[in-house]
This record gives sequence, C-alpha cells and structure tokens, in this order.
Amino acid sequence: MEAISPTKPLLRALAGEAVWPPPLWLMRQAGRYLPEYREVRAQAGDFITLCTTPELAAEVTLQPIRRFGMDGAILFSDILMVPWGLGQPLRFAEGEGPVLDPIRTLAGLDRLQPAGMMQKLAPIMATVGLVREALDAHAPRVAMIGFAGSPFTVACYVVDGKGSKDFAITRGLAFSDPNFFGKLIRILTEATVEYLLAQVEAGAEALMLFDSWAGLLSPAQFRRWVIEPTSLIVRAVRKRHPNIPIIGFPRLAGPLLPEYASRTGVQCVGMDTGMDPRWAANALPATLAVQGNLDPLAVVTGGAAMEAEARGVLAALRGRPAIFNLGHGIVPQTPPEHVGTLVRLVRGG
Ligand code: 1CP
Repeated sequence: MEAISPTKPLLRALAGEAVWPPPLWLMRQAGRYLPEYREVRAQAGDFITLCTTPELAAEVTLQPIRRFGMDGAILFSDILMVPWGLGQPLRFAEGEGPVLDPIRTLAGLDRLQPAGMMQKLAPIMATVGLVREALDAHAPRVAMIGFAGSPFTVACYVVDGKGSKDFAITRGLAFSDPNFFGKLIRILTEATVEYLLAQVEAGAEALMLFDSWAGLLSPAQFRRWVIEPTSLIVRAVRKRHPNIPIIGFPRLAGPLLPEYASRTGVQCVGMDTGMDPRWAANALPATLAVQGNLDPLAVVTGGAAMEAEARGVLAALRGRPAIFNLGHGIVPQTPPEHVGTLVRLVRGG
C-alpha cells in the first residue's frame, strides 16, 4: 500500500508530528450526557439494537462532531459486541450495565463460535462505512476511529459476567486455570484481529484498543495477558495495513506503560487520569504519540477548576506528538456546555 502523509490533524499526531494545538476527541463523547443521544437511544429501544442499526449508530457517532467539532469520530458500539458476535448471550440492563452468561470452563468455550462472528457484526461495519462517507462529505478534517476492547478486558466480562471493581473471578481463574484462560485469550485475540481488520476495510483510519482493567494485573500477569496479546494484534493488523495507527489504552498500567509501549508496538498510548503526563512524556520515546488525560470529573464541574486542570494537561503535552482527551470516559452528568468550553480552550492552545 502506498504511504501518503496524512493531512487530518489527529492522523498527523499519530504519525509522530507535534501538532499544536493538539487534536482532540473525548472518550465516550457520544452518550447519555447529550439530549440528542438520549432521544435516539429511546427510539432504538435497547442498546444492542442501537449498536446494530447502522443509521442510528452512525447518527450518534456524528452527534458530538456536529455539536462540538472534535478531531476524531469514534465508532458508536461497545467492546462487548465481540463476545456477543461470538455467541455469548449479552444484555444491557437499564442502570445496571452489561450482563453476560459467564463462561468459566474449557467446555464453556465451545459456546464461542468464531465462524459466525463477522456475519453478526456486519451491521457495525456498515456503520463505519456510513460514518466515513459522512465525514468525507461534510467534515474532511475529522478522522474515523474504530476500536475494540483488548482481550484481557473483554475476558473480564466474559468470565465475571458483569462489571466489577476487581474482577476477582477472572483474575483468580487466570492463576488457577491458565489453560482455560489462555485459550479464552487466544480466541479473543484472533476475533479482535478479524474485527479490527474489517473496520479498517470499512473505512476506519485509526484504531483504539481499550484495556480498561489491565492495571488490575500483577506485572507478570500484565506481561502475559496484556502485552503479549496486544503485540500479536498490533502485528497482525499492521501486517495487512502497515500505515494504520493503533492507540493502546492499558488503564491503570502505571510504571509499566513504557514497557507496554515498546513491546506492543502501538503508535500512541492513552494515559489514564492518575498518570502524570510529565512523567509519561519523559519516560516514553519522543516520537511516540500520547493521548489524555483530563479527569472527566473536572468537566462535570467546569469553570476555573476545569480550566486549570486542562491547562496543566496541555502544558505537559506541548512539544510532542499528542492528542488531548480525558483520562477515562465522559460521565452522564456532564453538562454539554462544559464540553463546548473545553473544546474552545484546547483549540486556543
Ligand atoms: O444506556 C446506554 O446508553 C449504554 C451506556 C453505554 C455506552 C454509551 C455502554 C454500556 N457502552 C457505550 C458506548 C461505548 N462503550 C463506546 C462508544 C464510543 C465512545 O463514545 O467512546 C466505547 C468506546 C465503549 C467502550 C467500553 N464499554 C469500555 C471501555 C472503555 C471504558 O469506559 O472503560 C468498557 C469497559 C465497556 C463496557 C460497558 N458498556 C456499557 C457500560 C455501562 C460498560 C461498563 C460496565 C462496567 O461498569 O464495568
């Protein structure tokens, strides 16, 4: 494939250029804090229907772009659509988050059917195509970001069956039955590669791997269940698409972040709220892009508190390839006006 230098600010930053002011987007920028999202969500009825109805999913992907003009449009879907595509029963209970029929044994893994996955997930590829078409026509500086959960974080939900503070069942089984857990991680790694490749082929221009629970692991387990599968995914995706940038977000990885960055081969690392961006900037190669990491709660408060925090993040990002973002997803109680103020502040440098 021909290597063309990107012109979209977000893709330039991912290619290693210190773009200033930094391009920005916000994790969970589509969602319940936006009245226009709540309207479409109500129209769809349930969350899986929203994710698998391309016109509706494309609409909510584009809502924050229309309202605030971010530099990236992230596909509206969920990391749990991969286990759903593999055949694991999933529902999103109102106010309770995702609920899956847990899989905790080798025999249980037979319930995962990789052969049928891409057909079930075809509507998501249609969403990617619709979003990319809309951006090409109306917002040519905005990059289309595809994503998946990383195998370990998806495994947390496959095994525990729902959200948890510590995913003790999953982490326990990773020690007590590494044969089972290793096979689960292999299935999810292969499925993730196939899913991400299809998103690129449908029009995604950058990819992000969400590893929200990576930092729950011991360093040795982190190397085995986070770094190894992530590096396999990065290699496999970039073998087919050598120029596709991949953002890795091993949340709560702390001082393991530089090792994660060098061994996985990602083009950008996401910093969570607790990470000192000054430390990360010094600990990471100067050409590696970083993304982060304003506390989402500062955006709920807004005003001077948000401004002071955002300026601190901006100062730390200056002079290196960087993407301004939050340290975790926007929370539902965020006033949309505060997001508008934040975007203007970052754009002012
Ligand atoms: O009622 C609703 O509208 C559902 C709320 C919701 C939304 C808006 C869920 C359920 N998922 C999403 C969208 C979503 N999830 C996106 C869309 C793109 C965006 O705007 O950023 C993305 C990237 C995700 C990723 C995701 N889902 C993660 C990784 C990032 C993170 O926040 O840590 C995780 C862990 C999930 C699982 C999940 N899905 C939904 C919820 C409430 C949860 C968390 C469950 C828990 O408490 O553990």
